[in-house]
Amino acid sequence: NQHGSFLLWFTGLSGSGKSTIANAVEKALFEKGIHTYSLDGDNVRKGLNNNLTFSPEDRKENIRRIAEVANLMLDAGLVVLAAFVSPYAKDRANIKEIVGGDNFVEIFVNTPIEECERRDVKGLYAKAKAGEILNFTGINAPYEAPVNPDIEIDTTTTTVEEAVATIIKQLETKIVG
Ligand code: GGZ
Repeated sequence: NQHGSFLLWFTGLSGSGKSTIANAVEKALFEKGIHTYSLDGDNVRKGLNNNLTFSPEDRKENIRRIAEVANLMLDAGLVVLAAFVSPYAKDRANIKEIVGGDNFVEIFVNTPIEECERRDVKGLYAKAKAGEILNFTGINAPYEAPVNPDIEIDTTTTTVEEAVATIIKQLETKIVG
C-alpha cells in the first residue's frame, strides 16, 4: 500500500510470549518514528468482543472482528500489532483475506507447551488441567500450528531482544521511512 502500513500478527499458545514480543517490537518501531497500535486480548476481549467465549465459533468471530478493525487502522496508515492465540489455520487465512496478503505478516511464537505450562503466569493451565476451564488451547482445545509463517520464534532459545531484531530486519523492505 501507499503508506507503509501493515499488520504484524502474533499467533501462539497462552503464555508463549506473544504480547511481550509484540510490545518490544512496538517500542522499536516507535523509536523509528513509526505510528503503531497494538491489539490484544486485554483491550479487545474486554470491550468490542466482550460477548464472545472461547468456543470455535466465537474464536472465529473474535479473529474476524479483530482483522476488520486492524484493516481500518491500516487505512489510517498505522502499523498494527495483534497478539491472539488464533489457534485455527482457517481463521488466520481469513485475516489475510480481509487485510490483503501484502499487508499481513504472520509471526508464529512457537514456544513448546511444556514451557508455557511451566510459566503458567495466570494459573490458567493448572485450572484447565483440573477441568475448571473448558476449551483451553493446548489442553482441551486444539492449536493448529502455522505451516508456513513469515517468522517463527521459540522463546526458549531466543531472547526478546533477538526476536525484535529478527522481526525488524524482516520488515525493512516494508517500512516506509
Ligand atoms: C485459550 C484462554 C482461554 C481458553 C481464557 N483458551 O495468556 P492469556 O490468557 O492472557 O491469553 C489467553 C487469552 C486468549 O484470548 P484470544 O482472544 O487470544 O484467543 S483466540 O485467539 O483463540 O480467540 C488466555 C485467556 O485469553 N484465555 N480462556 N479457553 N486462552
